[in-house]
Amino acid sequence: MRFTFALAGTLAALLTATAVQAQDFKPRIVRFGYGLVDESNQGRAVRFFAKEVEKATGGKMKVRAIGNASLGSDTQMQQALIGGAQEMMVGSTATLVGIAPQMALWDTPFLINSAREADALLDGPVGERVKATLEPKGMVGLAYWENGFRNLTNNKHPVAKLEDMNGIKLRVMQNNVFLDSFKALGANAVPLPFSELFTALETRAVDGQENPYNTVLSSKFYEVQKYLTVTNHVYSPWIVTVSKKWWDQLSPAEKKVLQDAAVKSREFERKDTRDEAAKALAELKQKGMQVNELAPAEAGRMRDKLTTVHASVAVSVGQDLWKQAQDELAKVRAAK
Ligand code: KDG
Repeated sequence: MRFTFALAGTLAALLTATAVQAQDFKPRIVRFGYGLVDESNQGRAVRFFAKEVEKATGGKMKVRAIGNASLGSDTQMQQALIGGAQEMMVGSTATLVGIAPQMALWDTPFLINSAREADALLDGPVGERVKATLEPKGMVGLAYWENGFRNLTNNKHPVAKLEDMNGIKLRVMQNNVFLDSFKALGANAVPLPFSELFTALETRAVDGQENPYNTVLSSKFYEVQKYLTVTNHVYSPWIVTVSKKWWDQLSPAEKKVLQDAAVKSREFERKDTRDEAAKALAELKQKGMQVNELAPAEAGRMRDKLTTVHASVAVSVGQDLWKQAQDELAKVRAAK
């Protein structure tokens, strides 16, 4: 008899919860745009997010994962979110610097030296502080995902020493820190949207580019790039953002579902990205890329050149934020 009552109680609670769920959610279509191909770490994470949202809203909120920059480049999608013409996107923090200058912190060469440091900094008070600068500009940041450590590819010659960078026309993300960094290395830095990169490499409009192994693999850059130099010169995050115009129309329950799904997909995405990165370099070699590591002395010379931009980043993001980031990193490094 007691078992029957207990079962009835559980069933009633479940039905109530479902009933509350249905009441809290309106039928909504969420266009979630991204720039990489569907079969990439970025695409897999967006689809994971979509499933989580549909599960949590009983199918009321449907997320359309739209990749390949079909909704536009990162900067075009950012404007669509601000205008309320698109609900969500994930893209590079580097292309957000024109909207929120403090995002340039994440472009700093050799700021972050490990995944542990990245997660601690991005998911802690510094990451939150930078993310919050988006809201007054019309975008709400939900979570940072991992793009990864960036490495150099080109079609001219292997880059084994600093001087080998001279004269290489190198595509960089549209942001002054990347422009200044690669000019400091002696390259001819050319800012281009990611959506135009493959064609620019294929037509030799540019000689090279820099991106994590995962992107070099999923975007098939190995088809149009011969040389890969392991530099790990900067850790690049992506950030999941929502149109504030649309966000402000949502109920607290709907906002919580999106926030929770963004954090859950962050854990999925980081694991997927790191698992794939561990295998990607071997795959790129199998695809015919000639891979070289820099000798320590040469890596040191490049690092010395690249860290000359640190002072200008500190000015553009603000000395207070710069110091907070350095202090946070010192704490992570001390807590072995
Ligand atoms: O849309 C793809 C971009 O957000 C991201 O991959 C940025 O790393 C990037 C690049 O090189 O543009």
